[in-house]
Amino acid sequence: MESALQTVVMSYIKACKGKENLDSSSFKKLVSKQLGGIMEDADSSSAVKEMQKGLDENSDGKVSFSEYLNLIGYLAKSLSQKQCGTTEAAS
Ligand SMILES: [Ca+2]
Repeated sequence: MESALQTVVMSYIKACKGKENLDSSSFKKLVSKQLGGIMEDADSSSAVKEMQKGLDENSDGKVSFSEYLNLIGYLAKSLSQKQCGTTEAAS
């Protein structure tokens, strides 16, 4: 579990390339590279754009670390729902 968390944090830091936030092209790269197996629309640029918009709480066009964590939380939740075989398990 610790290594999984490290992966979550390091993936973000690497994708940021020294900046504080992920811009849209870095975000798109991160999603298609790291989340292609878990997200159906990871390769669709319009879907990724929509997703980024949904995550962008302060509407600055970038994905901050806390906005990124919302995505991770969302993915973890949908994963647990799949594992449990019900849509109500983690709500
Ligand atoms: Ca933002």
